[in-house]
Amino acid sequence: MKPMDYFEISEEIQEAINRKDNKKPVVALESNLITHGLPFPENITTALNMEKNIRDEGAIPATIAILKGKIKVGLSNSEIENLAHSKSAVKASRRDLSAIIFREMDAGTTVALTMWAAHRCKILFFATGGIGGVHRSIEHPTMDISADLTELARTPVVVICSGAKSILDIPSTLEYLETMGVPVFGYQTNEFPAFYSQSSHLKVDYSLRDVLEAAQIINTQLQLKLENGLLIANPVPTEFALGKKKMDHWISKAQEIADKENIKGKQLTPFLLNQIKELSEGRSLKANMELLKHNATIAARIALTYHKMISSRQLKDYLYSILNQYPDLN
Ligand code: PSU
Ligand code: MN
Repeated sequence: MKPMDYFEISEEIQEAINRKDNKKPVVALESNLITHGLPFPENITTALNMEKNIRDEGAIPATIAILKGKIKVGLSNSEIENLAHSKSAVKASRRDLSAIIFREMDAGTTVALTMWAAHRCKILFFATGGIGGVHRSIEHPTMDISADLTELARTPVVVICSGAKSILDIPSTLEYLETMGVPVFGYQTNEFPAFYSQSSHLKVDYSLRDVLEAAQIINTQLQLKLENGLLIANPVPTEFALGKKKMDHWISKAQEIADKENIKGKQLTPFLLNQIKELSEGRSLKANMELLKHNATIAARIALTYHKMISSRQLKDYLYSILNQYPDLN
């Protein structure tokens, strides 16, 4: 089998990627937020709303998941619904891929694995809520550093998110990204957002004025053939933002419970998210849903601006040259 034999790309997405006029950019979406990030039924409505927002801007959404051991790029509405109902779907990051494929399982893909899959399909843009990061630890360092960060260091995909939740150690997360050479941009802000809150009170490297400046910097990065990803942090819309103090309180509580119950590894992020939802009596959920939709819109706008700026041949040149390490893909 060749690498791409493990993929099933929808016709619409394949057609958009192959277009000579470069008019239909594709925006990838992760599915771990459907299986493990949001409760039912909000996971369905949010996934569908994100797709709709991308279409409304004139781009094509590509929700990525693993279904019966196939890497599906572009899910139908009923596939999204089935995944949202599924009790057996697991959380899949890069290291889970081969086992899940071999065992023909269903899985929601994390930021790391979605980036990997998107890049293999020559998709450059990806919208999500929050990235994983360095987890907090009360006593000794746990070495729990999300594979999302290392993927950003080695896969050239532009990730549009609302920063990272303060369930994480945000200063250490930013330090780690710096070490790994990942540029972190604030979209019309100088501060790195903290997911439910507009700011973590930590500065970003650069603030992007608008979609045009974002597209130009992305273009420069690709022309340089840098192989890492870019992170664009777009704060939750003001009207849905929650106060940082209140959030920090709920987050510390959730972390305490996790420590007490000895929750570790890949269970930790979903566990904390669920605890926070309960502690905040669902108030965090609205902010979560709204920032996801907004990120989808901004990602589509940046993608369209970028695609207008460069020809399809140029785009292929950049992406294919990075993919040259995998001759089977070309
Ligand atoms: N952060 C959130 N919500 C999420 C996640 C992270 O605010 O749903 C999910 C994403 O799919 C991310 C994953 O890629 O958790 C990171 O998990 P881990 O920390 O186990 O790498
Ligand atoms: Mn982890």
